Amino acid sequence: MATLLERIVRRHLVEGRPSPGEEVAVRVDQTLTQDATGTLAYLEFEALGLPRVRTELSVSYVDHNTLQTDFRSADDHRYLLSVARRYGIHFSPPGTGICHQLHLERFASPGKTLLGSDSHTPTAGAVGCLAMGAGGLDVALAMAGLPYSFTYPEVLGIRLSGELPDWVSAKDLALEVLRRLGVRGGRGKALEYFGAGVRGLGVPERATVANLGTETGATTSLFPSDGVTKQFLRAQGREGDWTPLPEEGGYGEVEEVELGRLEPLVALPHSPGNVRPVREVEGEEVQQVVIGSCTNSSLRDLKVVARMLKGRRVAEGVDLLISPGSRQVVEHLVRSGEMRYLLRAGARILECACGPCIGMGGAPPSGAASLRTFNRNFEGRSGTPDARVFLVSPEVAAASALEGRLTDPRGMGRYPRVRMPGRFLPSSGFLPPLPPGEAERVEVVRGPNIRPLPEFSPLPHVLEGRVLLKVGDDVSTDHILPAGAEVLPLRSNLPELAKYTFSRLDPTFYRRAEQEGGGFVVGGENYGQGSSREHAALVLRYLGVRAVMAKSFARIHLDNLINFGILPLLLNASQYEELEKGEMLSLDTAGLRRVRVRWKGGEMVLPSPLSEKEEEMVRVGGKLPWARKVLGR
Ligand code: MIC
Ligand code: SF4
Repeated sequence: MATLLERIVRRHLVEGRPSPGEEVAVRVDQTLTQDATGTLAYLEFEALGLPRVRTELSVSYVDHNTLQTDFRSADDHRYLLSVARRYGIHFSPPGTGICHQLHLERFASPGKTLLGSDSHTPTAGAVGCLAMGAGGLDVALAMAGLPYSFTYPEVLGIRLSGELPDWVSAKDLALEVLRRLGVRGGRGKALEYFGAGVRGLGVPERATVANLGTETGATTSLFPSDGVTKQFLRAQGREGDWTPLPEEGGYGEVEEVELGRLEPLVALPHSPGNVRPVREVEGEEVQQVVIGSCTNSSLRDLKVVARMLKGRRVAEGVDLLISPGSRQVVEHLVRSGEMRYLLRAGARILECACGPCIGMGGAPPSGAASLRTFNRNFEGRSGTPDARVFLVSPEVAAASALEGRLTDPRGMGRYPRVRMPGRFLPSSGFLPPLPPGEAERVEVVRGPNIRPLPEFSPLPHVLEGRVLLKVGDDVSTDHILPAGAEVLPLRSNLPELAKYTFSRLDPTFYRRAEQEGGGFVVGGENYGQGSSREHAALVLRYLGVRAVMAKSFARIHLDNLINFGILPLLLNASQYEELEKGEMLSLDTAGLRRVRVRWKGGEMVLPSPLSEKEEEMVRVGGKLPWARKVLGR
């Protein structure tokens, strides 16, 4: 009896033992990148000097940074296109759709391993693919054919029984899991869904659930591959990609969810873990409703919304925005006539992209309540500092858009049951990789906004500096380095990007870090939750920060710190209390597992969560210099 995770890991195992807490290295079959993390990932891949990717399949999506307010993002896209042509990578141009939705439609397959430079890569777990999010550098190394190392998680089995009631959908199940686990409860775990209730969930529904698992801090989420999976892949014209991957058990712990007892839920501002039943908070006036993102932009979701809006109009004063997940979704909505219901109801149809989810347009008015079918509602992420963002299902979103206030959809009459196509229209827009001979002749195009990677010098023997900033628990990478329309175009321009470091928490941070020539950051629990953006580590390194001390770290961000040669150190509660902003510290880096820190209060010894290999990486200045050695370049 083995979990899905164990079976897939064993088939890809390069090093280690699949036992909770142990480091394992697996072969990576597929990689994905998106543009906001991709430019850096490909600069890193290029720095390895290989002629072509060494994976079965690598895809470069452009979906985040599509506003193109000036040349910068357009230059990024051109760079990404040329890199894809040059190195044997599939390319999905802007407007094709959101990476996770597209990957599911076109490439995700049961039993495969997928590494993506985006934290919601586990969405592909909907079809039994072991998919994990990672920093761009880890994805670059996977493209170079190196195995991916991670801490083998505990498997939490989530047994689903019964069926979802009318007006309650997969988002509510996902929010229920978040309600139980919170934004830290999934750390060190993989979430595996099993039981009779799984059969009633289609692949798009499973994708919503797997997608939101990221917000619990889980390493990945997995569904078995069954008849429903087969039917979905067949409808996508990919029956050949199907293999069975049935549940067998073998879980460390089990959570029980009776689907029939679920009700519409909402995550209140400003955390995805702040979940309550809609009926308890019903009535709040809303100024904006946004439907889309990699969580809820599938054909299934938009069909339900279209049926709910048919023949009606959104309430006065409500701005309804919809970003469909892919061109395929749009084509079906057009063909079925459902697109008209959306338009006639007053919806603004946006491009098939991340859009408002990453603050690329669609910022709500001042102080507004904005209902979104997304996965993150961190303060300020919407682009409006004082907006309050609520995370809901498409059903709650549509009902609330019609009523003008947060509404439990169960009072909306008959539930629109939708039928999915037996055969999907092919997803259009992709460019397949060029054959090697042709690819080698392609020239990589770099605009003035694509700046070279910095040098990564080894760790000095003594680190001296001040505590530049002390932050509380659950600080996200959106706090460390915001995204949005102003900052995202700078993702491949480190000197400019660095100016926004911690800008939302302390606008003086950049200036102080620059004046001091570096220093340290002190964090609470779950430091670095959320996005996989390695830039949130890289900007600190660029500013001379070589150590971050926190009570605990989020998985991907911890890897990103290590990848860029920043020493992560663990603090206990009293040490956290003692270390104040402005404190001068001296760190002796003779040993990196236990580091001696001298300060005015005396001396303390701080442990680091580094493995032997990671210790070596931090010492030589990061994973890039380390990997060049490994690859003999
Ligand atoms: C996000 O949802 O925060 C992002 C933007 O997709 C990030 C990646 C990024 O910062 O580019 C993620 O989730 O990893
Ligand atoms: Fe894009 Fe939002 Fe999904 Fe991130 S969470 S990949 S920004 S849609």
